[in-house]
Amino acid sequence: MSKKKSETTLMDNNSFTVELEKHLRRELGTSPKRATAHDWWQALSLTLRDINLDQLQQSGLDENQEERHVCYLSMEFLMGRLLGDALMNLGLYETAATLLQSYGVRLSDVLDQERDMSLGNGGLGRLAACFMDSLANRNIPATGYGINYRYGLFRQVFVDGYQKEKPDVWREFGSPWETCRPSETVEIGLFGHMEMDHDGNNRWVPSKKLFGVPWDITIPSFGGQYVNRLRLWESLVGAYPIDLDKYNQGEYLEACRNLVDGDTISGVLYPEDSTPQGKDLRLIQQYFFTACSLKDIIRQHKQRGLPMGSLAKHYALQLNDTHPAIAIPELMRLLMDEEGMVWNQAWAITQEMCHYTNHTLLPEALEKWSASLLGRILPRHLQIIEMINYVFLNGEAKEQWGDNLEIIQKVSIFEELDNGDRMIRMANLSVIGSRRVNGVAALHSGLVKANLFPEFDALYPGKLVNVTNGVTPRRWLAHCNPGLARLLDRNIGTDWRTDLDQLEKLTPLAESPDFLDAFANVRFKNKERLARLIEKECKVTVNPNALFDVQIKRLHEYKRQQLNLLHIISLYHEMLDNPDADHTPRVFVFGAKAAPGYVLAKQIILAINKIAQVINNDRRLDDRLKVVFLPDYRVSLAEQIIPAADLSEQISTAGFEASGTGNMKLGLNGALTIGTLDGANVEIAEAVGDDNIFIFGKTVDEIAALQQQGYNPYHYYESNPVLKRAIDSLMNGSFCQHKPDLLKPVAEDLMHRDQFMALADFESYREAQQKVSETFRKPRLWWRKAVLNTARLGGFSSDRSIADYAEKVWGE
Ligand code: 26V
Repeated sequence: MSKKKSETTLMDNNSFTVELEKHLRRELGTSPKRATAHDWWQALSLTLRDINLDQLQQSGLDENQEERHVCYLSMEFLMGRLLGDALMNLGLYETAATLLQSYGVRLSDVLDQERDMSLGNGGLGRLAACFMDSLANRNIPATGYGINYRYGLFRQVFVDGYQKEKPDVWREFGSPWETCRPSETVEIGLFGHMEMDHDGNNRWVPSKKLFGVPWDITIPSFGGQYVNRLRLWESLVGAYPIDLDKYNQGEYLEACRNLVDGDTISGVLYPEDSTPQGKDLRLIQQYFFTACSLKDIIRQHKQRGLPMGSLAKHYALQLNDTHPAIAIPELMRLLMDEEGMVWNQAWAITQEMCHYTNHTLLPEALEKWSASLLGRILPRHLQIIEMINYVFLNGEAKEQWGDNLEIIQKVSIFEELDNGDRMIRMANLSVIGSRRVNGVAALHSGLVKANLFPEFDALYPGKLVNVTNGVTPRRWLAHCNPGLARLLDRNIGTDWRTDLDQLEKLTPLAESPDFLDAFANVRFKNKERLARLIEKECKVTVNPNALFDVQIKRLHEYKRQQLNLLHIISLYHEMLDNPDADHTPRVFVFGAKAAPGYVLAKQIILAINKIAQVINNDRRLDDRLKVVFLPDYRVSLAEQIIPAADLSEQISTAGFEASGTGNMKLGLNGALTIGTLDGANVEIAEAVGDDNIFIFGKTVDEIAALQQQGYNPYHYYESNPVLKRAIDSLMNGSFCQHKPDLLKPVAEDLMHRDQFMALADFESYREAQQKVSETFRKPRLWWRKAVLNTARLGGFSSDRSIADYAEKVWGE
């Protein structure tokens, strides 16, 4: 077996083979001759995990006492599959492929055994995963803290066009990547009441105890020299899970009923990503993982023999949205009630340690918890939050705004409800309790300052900053697009994997016909591969020479899959009207999950599926138009779609998509973007240049103006015959003859409500799409633009984002 020169590994081939076979025999009770693909997957994963664990000992965790350790607190980590990425990072990909081949096993079949680790909903969770990768690559000592959900995001299947949810049993018999650390188990309290002790101090007496057991996953850098870890907490009932009195009286069930069911806390990931349900269990999940993580941090700090007063010097907490915002009062509680600090000292440390990232401006996605609910579960925390608010309102706020009641009410952590209850605004708490607050793209951060927190921006100049999102080039280029990676290696060297600005070197090659051909060739191969997957999953045959037009992201009205759909219908009509015209063949590819309770989103999925069925079976189109909705969109599916995409749909209503990261992944792989001036699209357009992107639609200001003057979608419907015909065809049952009313709800919403103004952007979108079609017919022109997209998007590496965080957020 020969090892390729390009691979530098931490382990030579012989030891690798020995270790692998040991795992096969010992852990799996099999042998290389008898092993199934799944056995190989497990043994390979265990072998790589061991290499990482050895390396972890030598990395930042124990060594760099001086460097500030970053603790990334996130309810979600959307990791996807780990084996392929790890093989690449450790330089063992070719070695493993060759070894398996000698047993007649294909590495790709082995990689396909892995269930995605879908412990997240979408952008926010995937960003956390990319950031873990980049923290390791920047050699920043860091721990990701989250929840070891038993069930990740639901699996999606389509039944007669409808989305149905199935449980995601991703680690029924454990995962080879996770190492349990029972000795580092922590205990936390819940519920109960407050008591006064003999010194007159308030004391929380929780009535429930819960254990958090840590499960660790190693996160290696490229090359594997530096390793960080992801620590996910699993909940376990307390030491006395059963009320023994009742138990002994024979009331077995009753004995268990009163207890918090420990197992359920980390049981399942909530599948909503915009409308908070205000569920007790979600708040308990938030507190559970945050409190466990803080205990863990303080324990390590003390183990190093460091004084509590220096905690903030050694640790930075990054709050991924407000989900872990309870860290602020929890840290205050730990420092005061357990460590004996006074308010001011505890507050100074808390404010120094916490940093908050905002990921959305959607008002309904801004978390608020009812004070009475929070007070029931966490009575001490409610007191502390009240105190934080009191000190804030009577101090800084009063100084700045005097008795201006309107402003005071706006900046207060509490919102008073008519029914007498109060809601705790987690965003306000987070801003007040943090040293830095950041948005996730330049436009978004501007809106955070101007619209969401203008008062806080005036009060705390410099606290609100921007850090534009990024994606890891290891997974989203090197691993998912090996053909393009090889082409890059041959032409600009191999350093781009850890220094994505190297892609600039491609710029002159955009003028080389040979290079353009080679680039197009890579894409064609990727499209053939995706075509095979589409055939298998959707039973639809697509032509790899057609333009692959891709929209992959959560299903949400503001992301406007419905706008895409209206354009598809209009193309369909156009082709039927002019069958002999020279239409650009297109394949529309969708991937999206809808929150199970989001009725309209599910209707949009149904509409896409129904329309796909009619169009795909219409012989008159001569295969020039196909629509496919790949079920169960997830990280590993994205890895197959992205390298095959010609066009990237980024068509949200301006001002609503905070950043987007799919836009970066697709552009980096050479897809051209059709998009609005929203989120990071704005910066992508600046980077690639106006000639190399298809921008359309109303700007943030135009959308605001339209909203102000009273938006009337019906006006657009009436005055645009193409649009009218498309909507009418949804209304009148053209796409489902046996149930003509089936798609009416989608049509009616568009005509009469259209909250995200799809109709207002329709004409502009259609024009942009026409330009796309024209450009695609001129291959040289198209491929030149595609290459320039790859060449100019190096700035969207998450390595750059992390460098920005280090400088603007965690630094001085
Ligand atoms: C919010 C909520 C609200 C309560 C119910 C559960 C839940 C779960 C997640 C969220 C956060 C949604 C925010 C989010 O995912 N934002 C996305 O963040 C990406 C990374 O910054 C960004 O690229 C996307 O534009 C943004 O939509």
